Amino acid sequence: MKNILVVGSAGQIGSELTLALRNIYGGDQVVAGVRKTKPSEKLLETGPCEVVDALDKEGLVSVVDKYKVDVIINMAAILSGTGEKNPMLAWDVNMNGLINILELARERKMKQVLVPSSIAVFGPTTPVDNTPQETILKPTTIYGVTKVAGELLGDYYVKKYGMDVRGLRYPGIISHETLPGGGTTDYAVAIYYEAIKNKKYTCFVNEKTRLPMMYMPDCLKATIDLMEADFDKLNYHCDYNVGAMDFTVAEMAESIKKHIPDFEISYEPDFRQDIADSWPNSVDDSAARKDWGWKPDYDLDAMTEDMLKAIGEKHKKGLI
Ligand code: AKB
Repeated sequence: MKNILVVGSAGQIGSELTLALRNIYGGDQVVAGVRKTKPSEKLLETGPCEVVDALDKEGLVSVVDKYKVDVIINMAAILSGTGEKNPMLAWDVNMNGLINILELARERKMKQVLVPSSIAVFGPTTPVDNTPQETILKPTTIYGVTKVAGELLGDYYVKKYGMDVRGLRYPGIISHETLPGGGTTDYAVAIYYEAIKNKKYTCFVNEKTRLPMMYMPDCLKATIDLMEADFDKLNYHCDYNVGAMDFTVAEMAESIKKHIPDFEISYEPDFRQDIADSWPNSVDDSAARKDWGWKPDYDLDAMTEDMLKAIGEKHKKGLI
């Protein structure tokens, strides 16, 4: 039996991961930790929900002790776009929040910590195609700097204290339940909403921008499969590359046009273009495939069909 706390449960990944974990382990076994964002009805109805701030160690301790938490997942982070606007905030939340969680897990001898990383660990000097598992990590964003440090810190806790700390390098995650906030890859979600609402979208990166992406069902599968993998089979700990698909914005628009022929796209690149240009086109995830059987299910067209259907239904109901 596991007692899991998801810190950052109201966010894009946290909101769906909490529900997926409750389906597997039972509602009472998974505490949703939220800070400022109002949790959805689904989160409130399906299990415990507590106000948790990764920067408030005492608050964390009381929730961990109240629910006898022995697995902690840290989904609280300031993403790349917001990070460039406020680097000190990104450092504070991403590093001090993480060290609070790792220390608490060490003090309470927890069974497992999940520390997500990102393709943001890579930078302009990293090989851009099929980026290897082990390669140059010289990011040019503060978010990337904190993610490299987070991977190293997690690995340090594994080696120094014999703890079970794991993490994956998420590509851009695309979903229709909870909007992402402050990331560079947010355009890949916004494009679907705008296609349904207005049949047009102005993208903040140019048409040739190609990035690794993943649909939420694959993101949940990757996260849960890594959590459940046999620790002894892991050749890495906090830094698994996970790929699913990669495409340019122009290719996304073409995929949408198969369903909405009069969809129009235009481009007004802003500061996030430089961030996107510093990240890989695609990643080599053979280590994840070999060590814990990673295999994605969705490609661009399958995801587009699903996204447009789900967002179309929300639109019909007047929810967006
Ligand atoms: C971002 O764009 O900052 C995130 C990420 C790739 O980690 N979605």
